[in-house]
Order: sequence, then structure tokens, then C-alpha cells
Amino acid sequence: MTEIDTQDNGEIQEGTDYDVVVVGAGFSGLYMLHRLRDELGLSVKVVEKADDVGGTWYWNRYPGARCDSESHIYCYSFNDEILEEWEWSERYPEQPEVLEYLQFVADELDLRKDIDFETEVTSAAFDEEAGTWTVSTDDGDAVTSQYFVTAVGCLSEPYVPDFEALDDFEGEMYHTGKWPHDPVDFDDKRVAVIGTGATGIQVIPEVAKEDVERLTVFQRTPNYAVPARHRPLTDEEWESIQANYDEILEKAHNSGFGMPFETGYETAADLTMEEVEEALEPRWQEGGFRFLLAFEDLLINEETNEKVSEYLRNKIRETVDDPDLAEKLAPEDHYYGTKRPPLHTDYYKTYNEDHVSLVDVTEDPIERFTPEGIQTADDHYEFDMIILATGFDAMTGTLLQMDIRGRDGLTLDEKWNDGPQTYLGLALYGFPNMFTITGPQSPSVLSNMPVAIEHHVEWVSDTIEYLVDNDVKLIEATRAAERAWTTHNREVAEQTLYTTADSWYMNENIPDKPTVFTPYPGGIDLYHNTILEVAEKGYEGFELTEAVTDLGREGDKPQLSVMEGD
Ligand code: FAD
Ligand code: N01
Repeated sequence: MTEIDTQDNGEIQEGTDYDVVVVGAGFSGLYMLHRLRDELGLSVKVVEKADDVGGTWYWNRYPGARCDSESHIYCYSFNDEILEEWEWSERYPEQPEVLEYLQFVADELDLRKDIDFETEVTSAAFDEEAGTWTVSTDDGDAVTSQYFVTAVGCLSEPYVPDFEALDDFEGEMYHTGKWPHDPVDFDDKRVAVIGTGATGIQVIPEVAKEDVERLTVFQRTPNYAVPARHRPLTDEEWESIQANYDEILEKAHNSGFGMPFETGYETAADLTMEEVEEALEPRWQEGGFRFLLAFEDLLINEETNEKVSEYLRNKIRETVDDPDLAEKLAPEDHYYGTKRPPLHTDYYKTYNEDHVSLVDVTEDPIERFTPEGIQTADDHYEFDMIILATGFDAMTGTLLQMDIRGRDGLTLDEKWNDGPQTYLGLALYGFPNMFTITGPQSPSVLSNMPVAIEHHVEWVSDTIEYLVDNDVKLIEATRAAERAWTTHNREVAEQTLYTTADSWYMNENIPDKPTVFTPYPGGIDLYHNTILEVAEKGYEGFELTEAVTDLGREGDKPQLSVMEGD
């Protein structure tokens, strides 16, 4: 932002540059801008550090980057014209297609003019006296606003482990979450991939297909991956989707995971392994996330999960020729689904290729990087290129990067010292007029995310509309409500198997982060009803305080409607 581009549409609070500042121009930020600007008529500035829209799909351009959600549900549902005009070409869209979709939406809704690209928010501070936010950016500029909305994503801060002498490596090194925009040349190169999460599982088969001299995968923990069964969408399929789109999307929005798929059986606990195989095989053949929904109690019943996990291990054993390697690739340390379950195309088969090998770093740990490659306890490996598929400082990392300060100068870092504490994953005690789209302790990453995003964006814009209409100046979660939600989140998580795994859901991928389950595991349908109910009850659990200004609207005297105090 070289210059403050103050809009004048009659809605600005006197004394602030914008009614709302939104950070991020991915799925969340784009829709947030549209709702606030085009439906409420507020002045909005979106700040985005990339040079274009897209978020995840702008940054993650690695070979094989593709959505695991099926295309027809990985999209916005709020605009019929967009739904009719956009046609997905494949069952799971590739990164360029999702990026193109978001660029199309930005153009259709004329969103770019209110986005400051190539600008990073470096701090956001609440001014208690004025009741406003000051948002500072890396170009030295600062703007003020009545509301501050973070739409920064759950998986947008790439994580590079603190490998010894990382910078000594003299070859090419890329993190998948910050992949170069120019084509990467793999020809005749000796390539390493570190990491076998959802990203590693996508990038490894694609790099193996390139003309590389050899590919060495460094695996710490194996993962259970189910075949995606990716294919182009036929005209008939697309016509059928179009004909039933309202129903499909409604079903997705009213489901536990944001997907319109039927669950199969209640449990596998009382089934023999043969019966389990019979139940799972059609879903295995169909591919995709329908597999995850075969048994309703998969994530709460160890017996069911163990049978499904064993089924998956057997599939790995059937595919990988070398039995020792197959055992290394077959997870034994966690239950299926307790880490984000990836889909794959040819992942396990890739290990049958002569030029592909695996280093199990639990047996042979990485000691340090060297100018030529990687030194493990047992060997020195020379590489021309190292690909870090080592994930993200997920859920809280990007928020904490931003130096957000609430009342009394309280930093988010201090507040979340023992793990995130929020009310509904949307708001924080001590941080008035701030909303977190898909914040920690909301379902977010445990769902098909566009659904979770739409629920949040709509809730936030409805809330701001309510506040404006009722001349409320400040909204803040109460301490009691926040404590209760944080406890509830923990208690629900403890009833599941999620807490048994060392996952990024549990903050376990980043050293020194507190071990705590970060998303809300109660299901997107239940959660959505909860947030709607909170609003219907006059924002139960929030404190609404009297307006000093009125966002430029004519109206009655401000109402003081103090809710639950503490
Ligand atoms: P993001 O897309 O992450 O956008 C956040 C934006 O905020 C980014 O553009 C970032 O540059 C910007 N930003 C952050 N900090 C700042 C700052 N300080 N200043 C300025 N700008 C900032 N979800 C699914 O449901 N299904 C899938 O199949 C799926 N596949 C995925 C594949 C990959 C490789 C990854 C990484 C994630 C995937 N996800 C998937 C999750 C995906 O992140 C969400 O679906 C969705 O794209 C999130 O949108 P968002 O706008 O909330 O966040
Ligand atoms: O990251 P991850 P990701 N030494 O954290 C390993 C979404 N996504 O980018 O498992 C050695 O899952 C680490 O090992 P371990 C999706 O939500 C979606 O793959 O911690 N290895 C792990 O193997 C996903 O869950 C899609 O033992 C180290 C890997 O690096 C999320 O993004 C596609 C290490 C990191 O896996 C993140 O996925 C891609 C170390 N020091 C991503 N540190 C689709 O939907 C880490 N690792 C298609």
C-alpha cells in the first residue's frame, strides 16, 4: 500500500480508513470481501502478500499438486451464475485449475480493485480508546479499521525443519508450499524428497515420472493413502451434477465433513475381517473420501479403526514388490484418519521403480545437510535437488506471525502460550472486533474447506451487519465463553482417536508447540448450528458494547446490550 485508498461509499466510520481490513485473498478473503463490500456496502481493504489471488492454490505449485476434494464440491455455493458458468474438467482439479477458478471468481465479482497485493501484514493492534484496529504492512504503511478479519488460511506458513547446516547445501532446494513459478528442470538430476504427508504423496510419483537420475524419499512416518481414482469428468457426469447441484451442495453443507457422501455401516467392531473387506472394497474401487465414511465410528472406535487400518496395510503389502519396503511404508504407529488422510495416484507403485528408494529416518536419522547432499547416521547421499515436503506451521502459525495485539497490548503469542483459546474458533477474548475465518477450534481442516469457509464468512458478515444495524461499537467474546469453548473442544477431541496421533492437528509437527488438538472435531453440521444459535440468541457468549460511532449510518441511539459478563 503506497497510499491509503480511502473509499467513500458513506459507510466508513469517522476517523478510520476502512470499515473492515481483511488479511488474505484465498477462498476465505475473496468471499469475505464480496459479502462485506457488495452485500453490506461497507468499505473493505484486503491485504495479500502474494501478487495474485488464490492462497493455497497460488503458493502450492509443486508437480502433482491437486485437490483431494472432488471439484464439484470444492467451490463456492453462494452464487448461481458462478456455479452455472464454471465447468470443472476433472474429478479432482489440479492446482492450475483451482487457481484459474479463483481468478475467475475475482474477475466476475470485480474483487481485485480492493486488494493490495504484494503487501504483508506485519502487525495489527487494537486501539482501546478509539475502538479501532491499526493494521501495519511491510511497506511501512498503516491503515485503521473498525473490524479486523483474518482470512490467512490454516496451512499457509510453510515449515522448514531446523536441519543442521541446511544452508550449506549447494544444489537446488524447494519447499513445496513455496514452489517456484518458473518451470523446474528435473532432467538427469539426483533428487531427494523429505516428507510423506499429503504433499509428499502427491509430489513423489510425479517427480519419479520425470527424467530424474534417481529419487530418494526420506520418510519419518508412513501414511495410509487411499486411491483417488482420478479421471476427467464426462459431459454426462457434469450434466448430472448441474441438474442436481442445489441438492448436492445442500447435502454437503449439512454433513459432518462438508461432503455429500453417504456413510456406510455403523461399525466394523462386530464384523470379521472378510466382512470388513467386503464393505470396504467398493469404496476402495470408487476411490476418494467416500472410503473414509465407510464406518461411522472410524474415528472413535479402536476396533473398527484397527480393521480398516489393517485393510489399508494389506493393500500396501499387495502393491509394493519388496516385502521389507512394504512394511516400512505400512503405518503401525497411528490409526487411519487420525492424521489427515491423503489420496494418492500411483504412490505405492512408484516404489517398485528401480530409480526410486526410501530412507527410513527413524532407523537412519538425518544428521545434517552438506554442500553435496544429506548426511544420515549411516550414509552420505549426494543430490542435485532437495524438495522439502515438510508441511506447515498449521492452524496458528500464520496468525502468530502477524504480531496481533488486543486490549492492553496483549499479544496473541502470549494469549496462546498454552495453545489456542477461542470462542467458536471465530473470536477471542481480549481482541474486540476481530474475527478469524477458519480459526483454530473451528472445523476448518476436518472438512471440505469451502463449506467451512462459507459458513464462517456468512456468519461474520451477518454479525457485522447486526452490529451496524444495532449501532453496536464493539463485540468481544467473554472470557467465560472462551474458556467453555476451549474446554468443549478438548473434551470432544478426547472422545476421538485423533488425540492418539502425533499429527499437525495436535501441533506435534513443530517442536516446542504445545500439544493440543487444534481444529474442532464435532462435525461441521453440528458446529454450524451452534454458531447460528449463538447469533439467534443475541450473540450469546459475546459482550456487545455501546457505539461511539455508527459506521456512517443514520440510526437510533446506540443500544447497550451487554451479554454474558465475567
Ligand atoms: P489460504 O488459501 O491459505 O489463503 C490465505 C492467504 O492469506 C494466502 O494467500 C496468504 O498469502 C495470505 N496471508 C497470510 N498471511 C498474510 C499476511 N501476514 N499478510 C498478507 N497476506 C497474508 N482443503 C480441502 O478442503 N480440500 C482439498 O483437497 C485441499 N487440498 C489442499 C492442498 C494443499 C497442497 C494445501 C496446502 C491445502 C489444501 N486444502 C484443501 C486446504 C486449503 O488450504 C483450503 O481448502 C483453502 O484453500 C483455504 O483457503 P483460505 O482462503 O482460508 O486460506
Ligand atoms: O505436510 P505434513 P503436507 N525430518 O505435515 C515430515 C493439506 N494438503 O504438506 O509425519 C523428517 O502432513 C513429516 O513426518 P512426520 C492437508 O491438509 C492437502 O504433506 O511428522 N521428516 C511428514 O511426513 C495436509 O495434511 C492436499 O513424522 C519430517 C511430512 O514431513 C496438509 O496440507 C495435498 C521432518 C510433512 O507432512 C499438510 O500436508 C497436500 C523432519 N525433521 C497438502 N519434519 C490435498 O488435499 C517433517 N517431516 C491433495
